[in-house]
Amino acid sequence: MPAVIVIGTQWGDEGKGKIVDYLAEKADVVARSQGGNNAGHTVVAGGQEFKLQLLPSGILYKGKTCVVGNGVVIDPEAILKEIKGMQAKGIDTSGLKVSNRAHIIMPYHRLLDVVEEEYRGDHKIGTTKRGIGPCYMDKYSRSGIRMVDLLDEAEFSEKLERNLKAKNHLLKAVYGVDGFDYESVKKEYLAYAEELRPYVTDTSLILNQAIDARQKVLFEGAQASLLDIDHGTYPYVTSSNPTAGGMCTGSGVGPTKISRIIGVAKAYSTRVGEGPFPTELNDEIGNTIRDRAHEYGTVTGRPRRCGWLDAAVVRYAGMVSGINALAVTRLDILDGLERLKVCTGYKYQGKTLQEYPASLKIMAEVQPIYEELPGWKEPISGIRKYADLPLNARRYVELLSQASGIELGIVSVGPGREQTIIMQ
Ligand code: 2SA
Ligand code: GDP
Ligand code: MG
Repeated sequence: MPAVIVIGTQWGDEGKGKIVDYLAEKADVVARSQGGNNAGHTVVAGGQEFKLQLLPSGILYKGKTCVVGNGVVIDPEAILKEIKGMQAKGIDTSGLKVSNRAHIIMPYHRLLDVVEEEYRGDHKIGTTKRGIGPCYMDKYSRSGIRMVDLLDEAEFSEKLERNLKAKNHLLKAVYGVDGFDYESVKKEYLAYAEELRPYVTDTSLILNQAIDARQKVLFEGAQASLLDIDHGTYPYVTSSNPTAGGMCTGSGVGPTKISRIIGVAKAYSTRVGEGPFPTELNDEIGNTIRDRAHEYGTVTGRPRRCGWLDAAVVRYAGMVSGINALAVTRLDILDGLERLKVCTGYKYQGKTLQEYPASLKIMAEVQPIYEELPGWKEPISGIRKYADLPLNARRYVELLSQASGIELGIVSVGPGREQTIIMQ
């Protein structure tokens, strides 16, 4: 399995970090390809909890090459803080490689993320306010500043001057807030440049050479399929492509080199931020799941909305990314619930929908079609073999597999590395 993609099948926080960390033991290279420090991937290793934002989860193993690819948007202050935080915990970061083509998050991106959200009024997206959207906007409008530009003082100074002129005007004229001082931003960012320089390189080259040399490469998706700018519940999405294709463009590795695509599916649904969520539970069961699973944003601390498992969402994610196998996580959270519901499709105006609707107006009106199953009483977090899971737990994950049309690969019953069941 030389090149494996791991992506989220729902709205994020499925436990991608845990699954990537588990698989990373056998990998040589782990790469991030999109998003930025809006991501929060929690990994429990050696009894210690790590919250990763920009660094790939493979960083926790010694001797792995960890790539932050061209599709990632990098806040230099945030990545340096994360690198230093890891080093303070005794983690070796010498294998880190940062793409020279990755775009840089600037202070005006962070401020624009805040004021644009305010301006949206009742139509807020619920962003993480890390400047992700505004940075991707500049990338696509071709005015962005890349890592390679940041490392070239003359180039950076010229681009910063041009950008600041436009952004300061926008901030003042449209949003009524003060912009930024050229000299102080320049000084701050040129200092970051020197600290980042040793890590910056052509990461597409590194990844392709590794794959060609039959090394094992893992691509770690951030956010998830339903937050994809093209395939998600637009506009309540992030500004990148967290689907399988995005892992290719965001790393400079062609699709013919990918051998397997794993979709991570949490055993129930959560969503943080605004947007449609047909199986949302605004009741005691939803609160129980949130409290028991501590479903709060890793980056922002926001309470995550909780709901029943939506297999229609997972099926759709499987289609747009060509997912080969599911890693079902957090099954243990459902221990002891009397009855469980799984959404297998939607009804709209009395008819069963055959495909995932693009229209948010339709999404707002759909009724989930549920299959109800009995739960299981016994705690499962100590179980290590699929056959030892309670029958009702197996029925539950098998219903997800059957309704989504994707085979089961992994079942996770706890945050630890050892709490992972591999399907034979
Ligand atoms: P943004 O900041 O522009 O990417 O926000 C746009 C939407 O994408 C959602 N989004 C996320 N959803 C789940 N988890 C994410 N990471 C953090 C976590 C989130 C947090 O691990 O908990 O701490 O709040 C993540 N990042 C972006 C976001 O909620 C918007 O709906
Ligand atoms: P990610 O963004 O997809 O990496 O997910 P997050 O780290 O934001 O949230 C997932 C949370 O679930 C983390 O706190 C993980 O430690 C935890 N987790 C992952 N798998 C399991 C599992 O099987 N059971 C339990 N109880 N927790 C898990
Ligand atoms: Mg997360």
